[in-house]
Amino acid sequence: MVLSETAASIKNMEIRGAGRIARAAVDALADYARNLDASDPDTFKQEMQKAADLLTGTRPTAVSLPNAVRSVMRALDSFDSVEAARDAVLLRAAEFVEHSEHAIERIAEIGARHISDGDVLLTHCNSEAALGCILEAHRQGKEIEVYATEVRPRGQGLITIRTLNDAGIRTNYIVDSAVRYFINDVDLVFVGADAIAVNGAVVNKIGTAQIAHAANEARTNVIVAAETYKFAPRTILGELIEIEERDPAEVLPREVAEKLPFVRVRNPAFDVTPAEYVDLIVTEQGAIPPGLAFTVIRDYLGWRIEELR
Ligand code: RUB
Repeated sequence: MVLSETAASIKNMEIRGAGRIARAAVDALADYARNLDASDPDTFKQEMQKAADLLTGTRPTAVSLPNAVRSVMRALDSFDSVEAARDAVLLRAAEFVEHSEHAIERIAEIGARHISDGDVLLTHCNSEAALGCILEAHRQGKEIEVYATEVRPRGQGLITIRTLNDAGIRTNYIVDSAVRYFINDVDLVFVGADAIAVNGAVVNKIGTAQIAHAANEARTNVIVAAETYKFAPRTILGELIEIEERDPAEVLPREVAEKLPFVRVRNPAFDVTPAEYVDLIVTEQGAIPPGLAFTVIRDYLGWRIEELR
C-alpha cells in the first residue's frame, strides 16, 4: 500500500486500533523510504518528515502513532549518504514492528495470569492487546465467559465477538448502555488503550470511562492492556491528549440530521478514564499500577523533560 493509501485507510478506520495503526504507519514509512529518490541526505530527511507528518495527522488520539513514527524518524539523525539513511529507516521500522508483535505476545502472557478459571470478563471495543490476554487465558484451559459491548457508533464489538466466537469462548453481546445492568455478573473488565497519561489516566474508546465507573461502583477490577509505546511522553509537561471528534454522520444519517436544524450531533471517539478507576496496566514490561505511568515514560521509554520542551 502506498503512503497516501495507508494514511487514508487509517483516517477512514479501515486500519484501526492503536497497535495496528502504529505498525501500519511504520510499514508505510519503510515502504516510502525504500522507493524515495533523493539527491542528498537532507532532502531524504525532509521528504521523510513530510511523510511522517501526513501519517501522524490522520488520527489525533492514539499516541502509539506519533510514538512509532518518531522512533523510526530518530534513525535519521545524522547520515552522510542517502543509502545509509534509507537502511537505517528500514532497520528501525523492522525493529519496531517486531517489538510491537512481541509486546502483544508478552502482554497476553502477563495479562492471562490475572484471569482465573471461571472468571466472567467484560471488554469494550476491539483491542488486540486486551483480546490477546483473554484468548491466552482460554488457550491455557481456563473456563471463561465474556461480555462484549456493541460499541456505537462504529460497531467494533462485532469484530470482537467474531474473534471470541471463533476461539469457542462463551460470549454475551450487549448494547453499550447495558453495562451497568450486567456489571454485577462480571469479575473483571479488560480493555485496551489508545494513550496513557503520566498520571495513569487511560484514553480509550468512548464509553470506557462509564464502564470503569460502573465497575468501580460494583468493586469490579479494571485491567488495561497496553504496549509501552501507548504511554504519552508529552503529558509530563501537562499537555492533554487530544480527543478525536469524528463525523456526525457516523451517529445520525445526514438526511435525518438535515431535517433537525436545532440538533447538533456530537461524536467523540474516545474518553478519559481517571487513574483511580484503573486497577492495573499490563505492559510488555510487566503489570503496573497506573500510578507508575511516569516511571514507564522516564525509565523505560527514556524521555526527559528537557527533551520534550
Ligand atoms: C480502538 C480502541 C482500542 C485501542 C486499543 O478505537 O479504542 O481499544 O485502540 O486497541 P478505534 P489495540 O476503533 O477508533 O481505532 O490494543 O488493538 O491497540
